[in-house]
Amino acid sequence: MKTPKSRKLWRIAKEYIPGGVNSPVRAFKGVGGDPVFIKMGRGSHIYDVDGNRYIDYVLSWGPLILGHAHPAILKAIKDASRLGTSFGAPTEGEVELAKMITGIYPSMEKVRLVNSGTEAAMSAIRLARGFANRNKIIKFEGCYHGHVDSLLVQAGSGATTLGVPDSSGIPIDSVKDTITLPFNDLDSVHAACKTHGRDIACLIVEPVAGNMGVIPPKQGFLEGLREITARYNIVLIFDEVMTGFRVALGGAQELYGVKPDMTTLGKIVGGGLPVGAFGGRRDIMEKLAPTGTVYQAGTLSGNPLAVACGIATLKILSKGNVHKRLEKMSRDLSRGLKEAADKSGVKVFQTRVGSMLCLFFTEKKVVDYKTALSSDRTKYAVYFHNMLKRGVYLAPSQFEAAFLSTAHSEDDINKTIRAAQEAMRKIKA
Ligand code: KE4
Repeated sequence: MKTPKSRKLWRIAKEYIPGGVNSPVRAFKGVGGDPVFIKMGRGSHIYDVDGNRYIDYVLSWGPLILGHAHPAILKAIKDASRLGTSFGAPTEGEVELAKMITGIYPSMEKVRLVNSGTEAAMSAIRLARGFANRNKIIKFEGCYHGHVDSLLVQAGSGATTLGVPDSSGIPIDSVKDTITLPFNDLDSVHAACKTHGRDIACLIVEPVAGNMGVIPPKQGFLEGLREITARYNIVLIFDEVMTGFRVALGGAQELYGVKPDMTTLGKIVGGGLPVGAFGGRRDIMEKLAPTGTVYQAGTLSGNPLAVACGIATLKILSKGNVHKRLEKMSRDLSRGLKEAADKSGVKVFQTRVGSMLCLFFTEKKVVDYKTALSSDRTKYAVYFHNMLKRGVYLAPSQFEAAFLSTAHSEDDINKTIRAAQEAMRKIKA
């Protein structure tokens, strides 16, 4: 794989952009080496500036469930852009997208659009605190909800990849009310509520953890969170930025049948353009300005182009059978990757929920942050680079998910499995 143009761009990028990237995890720090610069995407493939082609399992970190440059998405953006790009005033598209979201997520009786998952989480936390008139919040180790001061504590994703579980620049007062507990550990939630229950405004959780690799909830974990938070009048927030529209059309709350008080969305809801959203029970959402006293705002919130892209995406997803197709392909890929590891004697622990999957390079059963951290990052790096040079683009970090799209084909899956068979042999070597 020759990448001279990427290497040249990388040198220049680092002159002008911190670390050469606009989001840390893109810098390949988790796997070493230099990132390739992407020129375009089509369907299940991306092409770098040197013309190399890759089967893409990052899909912009989840949003592109329909693949790159889907014709209906491009048309929606083009049609919308003919009418202008932004008005800072109510538009019909925002009403349509809000109706679609609340129709697919009955727990979201009202919804506010923002521009990212981070903004959705930050706003949801503030709203929960304003509604409950309490300050403390519970989050889980390894769960990532965006770079919100109060939540960037033992966060997953890039924070774990960089080995910086807590970011500098966050005043201690911003995190003194953040209680961080082990994922999948209901006893710790009981204990925390017993001690602080009346002071806890909300509990925020990724219902399927996707930022320390993919870790499904243990049997009864989500149901237990629902029961405990209801008992203490704690607002239960499902961060479905990654799982929303991904693990099922109605997200993890549909898949597991647990109804949160609030939900945050991102990624797929914008179809690849910047959209985040937070919503929930009417009595909570009414506390939000301008009807309530909790302030939240955004110049480009509900942007017409992004909204048009989101509507086009949800229309296709709502036609049905997308998730059934993704399920079969994801299962076949998962099975093939595991067999490739087993055949080479490489010890892995595999997880999958729908079309988000992960191979942990560890012999341990991965159920939380601590066991996820037992993964051998060097082995993952060898796997990553051997897959990359065979034309398979995985997340440049052990602590992320791999995603599939409706554009992925049987042929893509078979090629990926063949590449994995060779890559695993390199690890064993
Ligand atoms: P954004 O602010 O990046 O749109 O969303 C933050 C966020 C919130 N909640 C969950 C469950 C998320 O997964 C994310 C963002 N995910 C990471 C990758 N795991 C985005 C990639 C990046 O940071 O560059």
